Amino acid sequence: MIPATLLMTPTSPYARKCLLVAMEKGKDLAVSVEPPHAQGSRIGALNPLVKVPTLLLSDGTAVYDSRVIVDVLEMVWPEPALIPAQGRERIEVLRWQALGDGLADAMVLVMMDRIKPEERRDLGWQERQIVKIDAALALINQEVRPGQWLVGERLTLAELAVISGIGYVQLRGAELLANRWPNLHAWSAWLHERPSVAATVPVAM
Ligand SMILES: N[C@@H](CCC(=O)N[C@@H](CS)C(=O)NCC(=O)O)C(=O)O
Repeated sequence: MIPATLLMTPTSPYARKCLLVAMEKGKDLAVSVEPPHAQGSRIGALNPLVKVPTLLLSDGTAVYDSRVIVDVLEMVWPEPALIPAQGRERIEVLRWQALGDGLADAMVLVMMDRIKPEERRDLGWQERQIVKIDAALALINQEVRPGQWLVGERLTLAELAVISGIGYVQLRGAELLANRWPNLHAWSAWLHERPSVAATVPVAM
């Protein structure tokens, strides 16, 4: 099983997480920027859910979604391990991944509603998503300190998933992060000292 190309968009937090995994493993994963609904994009033919990221393997197999992709990357490039193979630490890392992804999911939903014509927006729906975002940020803020790993004594997928989620909130809803969550900001600054994290900060398109 050889990963060939990661089909992605530069702003996708889920794609960023996959890229971070490859970069932290010292692997140069080829990427192709293919917005799912753009003309000429291969995503629709490869992934019935029409979403990025989609990982194309060298035998033509398409793999999705990001959680499965990171599992494949961990399997084919086991060192350094980013997902504990078993036990409580595995559960904790996967739960942090769910939190980071879920933070991004809620931000995507808010953004999708915000770009609708005003009469079709549902502010109650947006507010329910923002409550989730705030609760996730509060939990992260409570648990993190600069220099400390989320699970065990080293970097894992937990940090990569959570920083990807936070980065997406910073991109699409910076007001939800501003002047709050001091531990989160200090921890994020510490993680941004890593070349992988600094090199993948999303930029609005
Ligand atoms: N659970 C999926 C989420 C992927 C996702 O929602 N991707 C968005 C971009 S950030 C997308 O491709 N949206 C296009 C669409 O839904 O049509 C994963 O972890 O890969």
